[in-house]
Amino acid sequence: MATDNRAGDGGPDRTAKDRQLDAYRVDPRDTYLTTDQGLRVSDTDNSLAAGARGPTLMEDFHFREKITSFDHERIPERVVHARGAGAYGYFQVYEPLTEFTRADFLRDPAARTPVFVRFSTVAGSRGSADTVRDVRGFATKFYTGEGNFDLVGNNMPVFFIQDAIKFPDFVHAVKPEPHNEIPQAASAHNTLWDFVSLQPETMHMMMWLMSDRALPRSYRMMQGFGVHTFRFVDQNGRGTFVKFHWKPLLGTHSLVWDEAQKIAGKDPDFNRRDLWDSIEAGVFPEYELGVQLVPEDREFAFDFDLLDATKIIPEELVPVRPIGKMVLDRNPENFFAETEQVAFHIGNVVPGIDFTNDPLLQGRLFSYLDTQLIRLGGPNFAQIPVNRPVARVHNNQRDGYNQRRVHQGTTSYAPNSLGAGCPMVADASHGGYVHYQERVDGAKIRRRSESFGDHYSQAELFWNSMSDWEKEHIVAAYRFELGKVEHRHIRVRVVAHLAEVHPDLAARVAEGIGVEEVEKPSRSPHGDSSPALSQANARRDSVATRKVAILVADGVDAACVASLRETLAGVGAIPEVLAAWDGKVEGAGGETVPVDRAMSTMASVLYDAVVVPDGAASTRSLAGDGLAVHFVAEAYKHGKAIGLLGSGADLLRASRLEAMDGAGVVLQEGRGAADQAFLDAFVTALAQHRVWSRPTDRVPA
Ligand code: HDE
Repeated sequence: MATDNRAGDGGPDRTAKDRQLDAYRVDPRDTYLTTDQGLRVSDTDNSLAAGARGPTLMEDFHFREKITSFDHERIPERVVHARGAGAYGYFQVYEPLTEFTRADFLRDPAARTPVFVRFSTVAGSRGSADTVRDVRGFATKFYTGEGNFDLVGNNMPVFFIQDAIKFPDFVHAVKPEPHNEIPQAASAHNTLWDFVSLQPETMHMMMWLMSDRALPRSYRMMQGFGVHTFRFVDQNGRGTFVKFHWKPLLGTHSLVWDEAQKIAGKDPDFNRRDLWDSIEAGVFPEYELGVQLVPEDREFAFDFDLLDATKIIPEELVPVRPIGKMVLDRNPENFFAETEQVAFHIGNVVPGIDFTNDPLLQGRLFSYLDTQLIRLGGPNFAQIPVNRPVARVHNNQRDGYNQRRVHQGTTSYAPNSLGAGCPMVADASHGGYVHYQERVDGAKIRRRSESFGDHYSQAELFWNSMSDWEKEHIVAAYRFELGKVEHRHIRVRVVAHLAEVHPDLAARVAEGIGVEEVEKPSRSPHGDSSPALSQANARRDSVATRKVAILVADGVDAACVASLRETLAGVGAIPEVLAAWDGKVEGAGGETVPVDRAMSTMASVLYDAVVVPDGAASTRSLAGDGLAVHFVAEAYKHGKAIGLLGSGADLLRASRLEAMDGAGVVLQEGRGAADQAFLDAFVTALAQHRVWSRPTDRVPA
């Protein structure tokens, strides 16, 4: 370009429209639109044509490049875990773990290892809703000085199957049915339950899937598990079995099913938005990494097999030892470049972390690299910024699609003398990865180990460990899912398995789905429980980032609204004022009360609690507004804290809740601003997450 136009706002190649748009540009001098070849473009709104009404010309290289690029924007979505949300952060170990592992990043408490985490659902397509009933992926890439370590886990500690060869069968069964591609992102359909009813090793995982674990309130309030038994290896080559656990510092909390279904329509991005917003607000999600360690000589000390991914090690048998903390403090710049192109691989390990013979883990070691080759277009995806290790990379791998490195020299082979023997291999003392030396000696067979044969004991352990409300939710989930199964014989087969898990569970489910005959089970319940499995014991009474709706109309007590806003924000919650319209309402004394959102754009399911401030005229309007009445009734139905001040209490009558159980409904009789007693009681109710004792099925919402 002959003229560099950096200095001014005018110049021969700038149009009036350019100047008009300058107001929106960060730096109008430096942001010319160019082709991929760097050529400045003078018009991107009209294709080059032969006359104003004539045909488009082939020589319009800008048009062709723009459209071609657009045509190729999509890459194949992940075959599972297609929908995800990612964030960057760091991990820091509490104390050196030298006794168990030589992994560098687990030995230096002063070091912060950068991480990228991708949370995901499993079954749905990339555009499906966040809050469906599903397992959640929890995949972490640690960019360590010794290379990338990927902990590719889920939010449930077990899996559906024991051998990776069953994975295509399972995934085909749970995905939308092939003839009509229905249903999207849902397990409640014939083929999944057909498979499950014939594959009893799924039973334990199905208990988790039917539990509230499948409906996380937030990725920030969700546990993570490595699932398989891995191996730590120390400096001397000694191995220790290890299971990985992530525990969220905000506690583990879930939505209720009715709410989750409604959110899927009101805000399909609910979990993704929540993660993004909290990081933008500087309230960083935090998780503690814990390990269960089992010395190698205790490999056979349990009544289940450590290599069986359908089993947990109950925390009461082997406690989870906290070893470090992860903080997610940065959102990606670009969803596609980072969250979509990130490539996890369970085989990305560092010295000190190794595998076991878990047949599910072994199969995954093949699958992840294989899937990235097709998804990311060839073998060079580790060069994509989000996948690039911080450790230096030198090898003799060459060429291929999307090669970005300009390799130098004449050698790409080893051994060589022309390249001074480089790159050279490293032994363990120089950071080289040396595989754990496990003795393997066996006949080639296709047979599952008999030690993998018990499919019911731990499913029962899970059931026994649930609180009453968790059991209720599990029964309701089975009834819902099986209620969508059209083939009666499949329902009967599933109930027969549930009877093996626990007769009470089977009876309660059968009653709701029209199965009258429950087969007599072949085993009797052992009665054991593991309290650590219940979400009732995984609370961390915090109100940080809990969203509270304050419903107002003209005539509201402005001081009351102000006091609520201030105190709730002060304890880390997020108050939002909602009215019939956006903008503002007029307070009882003529004050301007700002409104954050119109009620019609939101819903109670998008909040953790609701408050109705004092103000006679305001309450009257709200009581006559169907949306407001429904808002309060629905919040009640979903067990949320409800605060009512002064005349606000009239909303109870309007919402037909007057005669219902008052647990979690906080009242202030006095007029005006919220007093300390009210605020304390409300914050306490909010911190409990939900009130489970309410008779929610009687609420018409
Ligand atoms: Fe995966 N899994 N998986 N999986 N998995 C994939 O890899 C696979 C399993 C998990 O956010 C795929 O890049 C097989 C267990 C997560 O990018 C694929 C088996 C656990 C993610 C694949 C399993 C997981 C994946 C699809 C049976 C928990 C998303 C796209 C042996 C411990 C990672 C991709 C992300 C993704 C294969 C079972 C977790 C096809 C064969 C068990 C979190 O390679």
